[in-house]
Amino acid sequence: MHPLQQAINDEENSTPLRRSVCPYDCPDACGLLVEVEGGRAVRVSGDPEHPFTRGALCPKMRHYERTVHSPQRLTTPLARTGPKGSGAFRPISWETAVDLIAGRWRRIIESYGAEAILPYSFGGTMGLIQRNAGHPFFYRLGASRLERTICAPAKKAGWKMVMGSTPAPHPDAVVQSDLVILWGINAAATNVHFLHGVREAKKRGARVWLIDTYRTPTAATADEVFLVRPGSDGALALGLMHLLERDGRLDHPFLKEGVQGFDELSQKVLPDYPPERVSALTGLPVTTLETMAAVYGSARAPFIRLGTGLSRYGNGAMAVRTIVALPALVGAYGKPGGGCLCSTGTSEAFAISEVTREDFMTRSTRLVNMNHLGYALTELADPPVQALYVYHSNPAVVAPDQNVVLKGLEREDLFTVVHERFLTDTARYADVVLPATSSLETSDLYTAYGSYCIQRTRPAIPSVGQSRSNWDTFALLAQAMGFTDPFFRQSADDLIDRLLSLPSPWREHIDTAKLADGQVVELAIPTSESFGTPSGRIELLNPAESEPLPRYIPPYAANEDLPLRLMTAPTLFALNSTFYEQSELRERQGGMRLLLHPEEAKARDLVDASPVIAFNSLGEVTFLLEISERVPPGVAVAEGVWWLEQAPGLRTVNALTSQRLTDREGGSTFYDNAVDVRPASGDGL
Ligand SMILES: Nc1nc2c(c(=O)[nH]1)N[C@H]1C(S)=C(S)[C@@H](COP(=O)(O)OP(=O)(O)OC[C@H]3O[C@@H](n4cnc5c(=O)[nH]c(N)nc54)[C@H](O)[C@@H]3O)O[C@H]1N2
Ligand SMILES: Nc1nc2c(c(=O)[nH]1)N[C@H]1C(S)=C(S)[C@@H](COP(=O)(O)OP(=O)(O)OC[C@H]3O[C@@H](n4cnc5c(=O)[nH]c(N)nc54)[C@H](O)[C@@H]3O)O[C@H]1N2
Ligand code: SF4
Ligand SMILES: [Mo]
Repeated sequence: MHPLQQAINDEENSTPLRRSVCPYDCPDACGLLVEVEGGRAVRVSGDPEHPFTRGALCPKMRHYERTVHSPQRLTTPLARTGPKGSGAFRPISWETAVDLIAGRWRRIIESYGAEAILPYSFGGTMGLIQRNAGHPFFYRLGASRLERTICAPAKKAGWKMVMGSTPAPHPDAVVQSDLVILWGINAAATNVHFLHGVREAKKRGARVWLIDTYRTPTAATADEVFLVRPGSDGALALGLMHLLERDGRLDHPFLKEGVQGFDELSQKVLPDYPPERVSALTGLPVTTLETMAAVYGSARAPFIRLGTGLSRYGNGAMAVRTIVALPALVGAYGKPGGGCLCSTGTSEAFAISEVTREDFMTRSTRLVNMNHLGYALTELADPPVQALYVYHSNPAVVAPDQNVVLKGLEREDLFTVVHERFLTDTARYADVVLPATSSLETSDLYTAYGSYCIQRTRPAIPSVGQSRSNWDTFALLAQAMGFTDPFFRQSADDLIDRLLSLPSPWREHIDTAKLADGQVVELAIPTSESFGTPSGRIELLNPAESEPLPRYIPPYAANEDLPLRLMTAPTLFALNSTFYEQSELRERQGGMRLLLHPEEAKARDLVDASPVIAFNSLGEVTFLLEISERVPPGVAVAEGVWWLEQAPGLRTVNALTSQRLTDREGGSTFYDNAVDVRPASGDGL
């Protein structure tokens, strides 16, 4: 028996190890080992038996116990005693909190109907049960429905338009590649464990490219870094296709057998993307484009790992669609180690509808796009939003158009409930705050979107204070609202058992005993002779689309007259607005900074490390300036989503991002914004 297994099994052990999973919105879903002493998590490390994450944790999670047992954890429900946003609250009991909520909701339903209530949730926890715990409740209530589109719907749509339901390649396949392209992904921050495989491929002789808008920390892993103009990747992919065809580097047998519509693409689209035009659009020299096409076209098995950033543009779905089409031209989808990995969709592994219970909805209720929260709280009528229930999300800082979101949250007539682990910026605007458990205190079932691993967890420690999980909180609210369906009386474990009892081809061969024991197991990707599209081929031409062929669409910000394009990028030391509770991690970020090229700083008389104000028509945000050669001229980079109380000014980065949506699926457009910058001196700072 492995010594770890021994330790976990050893009940006499004074510091038992418990298995768990990192609950955060990260593709890796690391396996955790938690050391527990006297009911407290004292240390957290990576599970060496996890086949994808292999015992390594990113810097954010090395002290998860500091989050779990943070002195700032909310431990009782709270009722507001001061103005919204001030953070003045008094502790109340759960009973009082639930009475307050149910009473107010009943009155709102009487006057305006249940659609005046809007749930808002996203990615604080990724477990299938806790993440989706509110769905059955709000369907049953008849509340407005939230379209959960803040993250990657345009990316999903882009993949689907070309590949249908074809599963993504296994991440370990990258080891067999001879050309790895990290395309719009800061993997050092957001997909660290994928880099194991990339390094292994490198050892075996592969070249690694990074295609981004600035030199991120991932540049250290790359042999070549290509910096493109923000939002121009679709043009780059079409330009590469043009050159592959011009230079005779196409895989004709593969195109004939496995691909639909290459002739149409070749005749109607590719002639419009000669290297000179693509160079003007992307900022890459013609010679660079030619070399890229030559290397890509002669690689044995080129592998693209595609990030999400480049899908958060007005042209995001089309850009992804175009990039996903590229490997088809060289037959890379038919080669082990080749192709494109967007994300590992595992939605068919579990019957998630058994958790979400859309069938509880008695009539189709209003849909509200979560990227339009500002609009929904300030302008939406028939009925106006009178109550907001936020759980495992922090829209006051993560949602676009912060000024409008905060204006909405300030409304005295809006009844806001926030279920949280911390008094976040959003919680500060609540009328009632409910304390949430951390992942170590609950049961759940995890899938991953960067690997095919799944894992079941059980509580490693008791709930901190009076905190309750999402699932248990909705059970209380269901009771208070008089929902009698036995569904709401199940425990999270009952529901997990139910999910596991329903068969899926993805789980046919897994070791169920291991899974039950909390160990990680891998799903088997069902194999198929053809691609998961209606035609069974890769659809360069997709006749079901209003635009059957790809093309380049300019992003919104290309038409704006402010000179800098704002990158709202991830940082190594936080995950969206999570981890800002840990001061050591904040310090490692070195403050809320804006990165600018020396020329841009000089042109504006900006001094390194001094406060500067980035502005556009939506708002103004104060940052500390970092002058850096890592950023090309014309680009400004703001990493991280800081809490308002930690900002050098009154607002954080999303006061500069708009509520505009992607070309498909209503996605967010965080990266598609223009700003200018001026010194903060003279502004009374
Ligand atoms: N450390 C850390 N890890 C995270 C997160 C985090 O905030 N911090 N967030 C988590 C979440 S919710 C998600 S969705 C994932 C996201 O993971 P990623 O896909 O890595 O991150 P994105 O924010 O989508 O953007 C990645 C990169 O896209 C680049 N980019 C922006 N515009 C363009 C463009 O036009 N072209 C190209 N080629 N590149 C562009 C950005 O500069 C950035 O480096 O990561 C998850 N993991
Ligand atoms: N500028 C900018 N804005 C962005 C991004 C960016 O890169 N830049 N990224 C965007 C992306 S990709 C995403 S996905 C969104 C993410 O936005 P969110 O989903 O709002 O993610 P977080 O900021 O991590 O906030 C999650 C909150 O959930 C709480 N929480 C954790 N576990 C639980 C639980 O079990 N129960 C409850 N009730 N609460 C819990 C945490 O304390 C935390 O405050 O942000 C988006 N916004
Ligand atoms: S944030 Fe990602 S890399 Fe870090 S521990 Fe969690 S799953 Fe692993
Ligand atoms: Mo995300």
